[in-house]
Amino acid sequence: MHRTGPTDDIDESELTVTPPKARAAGLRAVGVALGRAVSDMGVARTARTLTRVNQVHGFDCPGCAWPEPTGHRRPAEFCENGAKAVAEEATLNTVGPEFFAEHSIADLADKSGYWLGRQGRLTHPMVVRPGDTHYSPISWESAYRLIADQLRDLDSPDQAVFYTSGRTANETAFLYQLLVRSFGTNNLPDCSNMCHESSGAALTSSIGIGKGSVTIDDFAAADLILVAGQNPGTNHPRMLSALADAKKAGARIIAINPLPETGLINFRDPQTVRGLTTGVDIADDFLQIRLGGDMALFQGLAKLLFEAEDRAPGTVLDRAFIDAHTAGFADYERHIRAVDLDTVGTATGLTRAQLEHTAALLARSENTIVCWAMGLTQHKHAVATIEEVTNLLLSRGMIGKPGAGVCPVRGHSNVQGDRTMGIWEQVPESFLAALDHEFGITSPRAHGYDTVAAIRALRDGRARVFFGMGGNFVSATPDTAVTEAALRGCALTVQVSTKLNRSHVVHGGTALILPTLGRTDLDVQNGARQQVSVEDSMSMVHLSTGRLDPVSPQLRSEVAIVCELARELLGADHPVPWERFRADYDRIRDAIARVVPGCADYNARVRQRNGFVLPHPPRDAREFRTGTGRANFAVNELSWVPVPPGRLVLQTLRSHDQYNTTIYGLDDRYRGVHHGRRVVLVHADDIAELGFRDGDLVDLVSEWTDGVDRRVEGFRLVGYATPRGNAAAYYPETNPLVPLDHVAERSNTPVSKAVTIRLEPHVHRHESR
Ligand SMILES: Nc1nc2c(c(=O)[nH]1)N[C@H]1C(S)=C(S)[C@@H](COP(=O)(O)OP(=O)(O)OC[C@H]3O[C@@H](n4cnc5c(=O)[nH]c(N)nc54)[C@H](O)[C@@H]3O)O[C@H]1N2
Ligand SMILES: Nc1nc2c(c(=O)[nH]1)N[C@H]1C(S)=C(S)[C@@H](COP(=O)(O)OP(=O)(O)OC[C@H]3O[C@@H](n4cnc5c(=O)[nH]c(N)nc54)[C@H](O)[C@@H]3O)O[C@H]1N2
Ligand SMILES: [Mo]
Repeated sequence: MHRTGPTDDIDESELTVTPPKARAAGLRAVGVALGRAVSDMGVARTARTLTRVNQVHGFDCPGCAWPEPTGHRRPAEFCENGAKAVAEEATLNTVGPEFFAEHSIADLADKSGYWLGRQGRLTHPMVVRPGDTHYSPISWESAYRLIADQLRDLDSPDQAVFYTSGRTANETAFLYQLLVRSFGTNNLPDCSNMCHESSGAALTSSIGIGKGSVTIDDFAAADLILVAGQNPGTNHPRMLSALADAKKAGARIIAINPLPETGLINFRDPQTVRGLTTGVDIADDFLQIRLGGDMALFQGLAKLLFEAEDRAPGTVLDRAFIDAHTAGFADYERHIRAVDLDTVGTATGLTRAQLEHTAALLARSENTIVCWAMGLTQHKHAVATIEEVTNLLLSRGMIGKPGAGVCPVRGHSNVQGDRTMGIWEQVPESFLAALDHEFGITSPRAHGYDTVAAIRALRDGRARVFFGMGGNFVSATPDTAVTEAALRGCALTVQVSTKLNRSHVVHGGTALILPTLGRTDLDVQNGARQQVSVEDSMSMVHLSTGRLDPVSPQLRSEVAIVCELARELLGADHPVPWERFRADYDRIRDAIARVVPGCADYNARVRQRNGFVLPHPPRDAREFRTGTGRANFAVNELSWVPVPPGRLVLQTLRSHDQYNTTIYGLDDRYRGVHHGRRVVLVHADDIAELGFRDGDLVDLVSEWTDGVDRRVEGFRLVGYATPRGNAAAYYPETNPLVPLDHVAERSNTPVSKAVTIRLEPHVHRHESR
């Protein structure tokens, strides 16, 4: 049995549950945001910080990847959760050598992630060596030497893994992948492997580019917007403003979700004065779908569209577009016509009337956008599901015209940019060739490990060094017990971080913490203020300028850390001008301009008022750079997620008070959960049928083909409006339940949204720790 992870310092006895909130945002949200910011960083720093979030000369909000408006920016171009993200980083609390002298690592390993994060910003490079009980300070130079020695000691560069979290800016990302490839491996897993990898895989094979095809301005031109598998009220609050604007302009909005998420259902825009007082129902229709039912939904809708076309030929399908721009339509049509709508009903839990109503809206729409996030990407059949979304849009010519297209809504603020800059374990040959040509190096060609493959390699001893450029690998990845053992088995783990997290206390034989500047911090190199650049979810690239005084003179920028390590590892005569790059980030951007497609004249264009938008051939010219030279219709055997008898299918999701593994607080205000996180949301009838009562404490035990019982303990049952047979609980507490080998076909993304579990009454056990 696996330990459930430390929670002793969170008093869950205070946990209370109230009815979910009908309304999102509004005055309350602004108040929560400001209160949190002021308590973390004081009034002056708060004012200086929050007024610069997402402004033209300010810094990019580290919260999410939703774009800034291109025209007028409101004075407060951030949201409650963006303010929390900023406060989390701009806090004046610090974690330095005294802290680490006081707390042993064993001590810290018993603290929750919430407690660790609340301690403040890391201030000094720290090390543990074999046998040490505590972290102790180390100089930057010694730290670099230690890493270089360990890396050179490996039998092969492929024994090292270099992870990236999506907060990393373009300049760092570009240099980091250059360092890793100069060293000799493509082992560059990133958080995207657990996030929108399925979107990238599906869109690349369907339309030839793994990015969304709409811009922020398309929202106002759409007449129908589907929001599937996404909780924007919590995770992309500024998207609600765009949806509200679209609605004002006449768009109809359909939410497709197992949960009636607050915000989609009713929203008050805190960014307009009027919005503070009047609410607007964002979603006109709510399709309460079963977990994993979306592929069936989109196939069923497609079938109904074919039938509508039969009734009124020439009015539903866009034959001209299909003929001119697509391949595989005949096979797709044959396959879809054979779809059984009763099966679609079973898979989705939706009625025939709901399907027909939705199909009629689609058939009438002239400009349709489909948005999605983790509810679609983290399933076994995620890639196929997203291909079905694309199929449906293609059949109506809804791509490459204003107001229409595919819109995967990215998570981390620069996760898309990191990929553009080459953070990818299977970057194309053309990128490697350009890199080699620019720098006179020879990049390795063999594909590297993605996140799941990296965990397997670390587990099996095929990899021995782990380097994390940001993120919290141990808590964000699946199968916590397996991953923790894998990291503990490393010879060396290195974490470049802003805040303390569990990946610092579950470590290899030798471990380093390298404290770094965040997005909000002033970055001065050679006496000059430096700026970095990022790419949002809609391929807009722009500058971000931190201005806050760093909490410690010891902090180094991520760029400096990469360049200094590279000098130590690769030697002074390495052909890459690492020192020039560190001293002036414009020089990095000059190199990016020559290597990365679409980035010509990068320094000049990134300085334009709103930055610049990267090329997207389907959006710009209905050009599809696939194997067929056309947009491909995909044919997929229908699959969905049945619920085994006596079991539940669990999705793991975010509360309103967290940023991934960073826990801001213990309230999920919109869902009515207060002072605690160990809850499992289950339909009231299922609670009764399984022999429990609302409020009971249960253990969640996941069942997987390997026969291992993965367990988390002491979760409160909460009756909730989720479909029968489906349950929901928070990530990362439930990551121990997600089997490492349960991954999406073709994207290898962990299946975090469909874990088969059984409930067991919680009996208090005395565990030896
Ligand atoms: N404040 C805040 N902002 C964030 C983050 C954060 O943690 N906090 N994280 C950032 C990151 S990295 C990401 S990737 C995004 C994540 O943004 P989301 O994808 O919104 O995040 P989740 O909480 O995982 O929510 C998944 C949503 O999909 C629904 N869902 C689950 N399974 C299914 C399904 O099978 N079908 C359908 N139709 N719906 C389903 C869930 O009910 C839920 O509403 O947010 C980013 N922004
Ligand atoms: N069960 C389950 N698991 C999931 C998911 C899920 O829905 N369910 N979602 C997945 C998704 S979508 C994602 S994106 C991943 C997230 O995986 P990660 O990106 O690895 O995790 P985060 O929690 O975002 O990382 C937080 C840490 O990043 C560091 N940090 C913050 N800002 C900076 C910075 O500017 N520089 C540096 N160097 N470090 C910084 C801080 O130390 C902080 O503790 O988790 C995935 N895991
Ligand atoms: Mo993500």
